[in-house]
Parts: sequence; C-alpha cells; structure tokens
Amino acid sequence: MTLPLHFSAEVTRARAEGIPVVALESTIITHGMPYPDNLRVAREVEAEVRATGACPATIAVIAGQLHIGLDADQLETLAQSKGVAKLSRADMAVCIATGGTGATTVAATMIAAHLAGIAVFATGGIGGVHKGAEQSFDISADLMELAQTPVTVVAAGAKAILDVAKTLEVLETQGVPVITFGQDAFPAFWSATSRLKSPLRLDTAKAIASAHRTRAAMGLPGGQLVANPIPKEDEIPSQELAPVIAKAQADAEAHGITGKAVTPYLLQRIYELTEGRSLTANIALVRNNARLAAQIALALSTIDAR
Ligand code: PSU
Ligand code: MN
Repeated sequence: MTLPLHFSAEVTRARAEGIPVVALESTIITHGMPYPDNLRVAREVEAEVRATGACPATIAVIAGQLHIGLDADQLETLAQSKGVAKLSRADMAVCIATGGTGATTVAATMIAAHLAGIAVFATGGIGGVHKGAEQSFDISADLMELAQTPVTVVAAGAKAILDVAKTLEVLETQGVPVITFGQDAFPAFWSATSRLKSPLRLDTAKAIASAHRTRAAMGLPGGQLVANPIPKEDEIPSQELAPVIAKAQADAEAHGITGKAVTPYLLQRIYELTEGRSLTANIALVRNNARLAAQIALALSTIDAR
C-alpha cells in the first residue's frame, strides 16, 4: 500500500523550487494553548519561518490523511476542534488506518517529517521524564524518537513540569546530542537558563547543520535536540514559576490524571494559574525557535549544494 501523504500547495511549491522546509507540530495547537491564541500563534510561527526564507509545514492527521502543511482553513478548523486525538508514535498508524483526525506530538511530527524528507522541526518544548517517573514510568516517547529518527528538533529546553536532570540522563543513554544554542547552561523553557550545564554547545546554525550531516555520514541513527534559550526580555524567572508548577502537579495528582493526559493537563493548569502570562512567554520562544530552525534548514541546503 502507499501511505496517504498529503502535501499542501505551499509545501509542494517549495519542494519543486528547492526551498527548505521546516516541520511544525500540531499538538501545541490542540493541546498546548487555548483558542483563539493557539490559532494566532500557529500563524505567527509559520510567518516567522517564511520571513527567514524557508517554508513551514504544520503536520496533522485529518480524516485519515497525513498532512504535510495545512492550508488556512485546515489550520483554523484544527485550532477550533475539541477532543482531537493526541498522536504519538504508538497512535499514528491506527488513526490513519481508521480515517481519524489527530494532532501530532514531537515524536509523531518527527516520523511524519522524515517520511516527507524534512530534516528540521521547530516546537516549544519536548516531552521528557516526568517527576516521579521512578513510580509512574512516565517517560515521553519523544526521547526515544530523537534516538531513532534523523530530524533536528529545535525546542526551548524542557519545562520544569518534567524532571529535567533525568530527561538529560535518558537522552544521553539514548545517544541523542543535546546542543544548546549560544550558551553553556541548558535553558528551562520559560527561563533562559537552568542550573544544569548543557551537554553540548554550538553557536551558529551552520555548525548545527554540519553536525546533522556528519551524524548521517557516520551512519548513526536518530536526530539532534537543539535547545534554544528564550530571549532574555521575554523570560519568566524560574523561582516565580516553581510554586505554580508545584500547584499544577498537586492538582493533577488530586484529579487522578495519568498517561498522555498529564502533559496537556499541566500546561492548561499553568496557563490558568499564571492568568495567561505563561502564554506570552510561550509565544515568544516558539517564534524564536521557528527562526533558528529555518536558519538551520537554510544552512543544510547550502551544505548540500556544495
Ligand atoms: N511540552 C511542552 N509543550 C507541549 C508539549 C510538551 O512544553 O505542547 C506537547 C508536545 O507535543 C510533546 C507532547 O511532544 O506534549 C509530549 O506529550 P507526552 O509527555 O504525553 O509524551
Ligand atoms: Mn507520558
């Protein structure tokens, strides 16, 4: 059988003209932010990729078709839909085979990007090892995906809703390069720095692109995680957020939230508890990541042209 891959008109044109494409996920739209902010952000992030000279491809499964790039109507419909499935590696094939609709997580977006020949992907934060994972075993499939699918993922580090130190340990075990852009400290999503040192550091998009190609040339499977710090002027200091995160976590436990519902629940609760302030920072960092991802995609195409 052939896979029902569907390219948007914009992505089809970019591929024909050799314009580099940057993948964008859709779970951030359906499960990460409320409507209508989610739609505005999705549009702004796409615009950021275009302004840098690359082509955005937001990825989702709609009525059993794996869409690489969404048109304006599809984006709007997805942003307004309630109860859309959240698709990770485990759920994607069943959703496509049954004609379902779902938003793709980092893991699922990486799979789709690779199928579509896209090497770079921008998001906000990746999933990771949850606090208390020694009891719950809750470790995001995003980490194992980074170990096996050759896509460079640009994120703003990992949220403090996760156990960030354990997340870095698992990435190291899985052989995933964790490269912080332009600084030594690993960034902490809403905050530009954490107390953790980044395993690796690179200072240019060109160097990140070169590392991506070198990995492939060595026959190593998997991708790279690029941690891009939120711009200083947009950050929220981590000590301000710590009590909010603790409260959200306590609420999740009190309500018996488990499995794939945990991350969306925590994100929603933190949004409510900060009265939307977390969202402003979130928007700034996703745009910043889209810009860097587009620069890496352009650098990759320059390397390939030589
Ligand atoms: N972390 C964030 N924002 C997000 C997500 C994670 O800071 O929107 C989303 C991403 O789509 C990520 C997914 O791939 O949640 C991870 O979910 P889980 O922890 O269930 O694997
Ligand atoms: Mn999980």
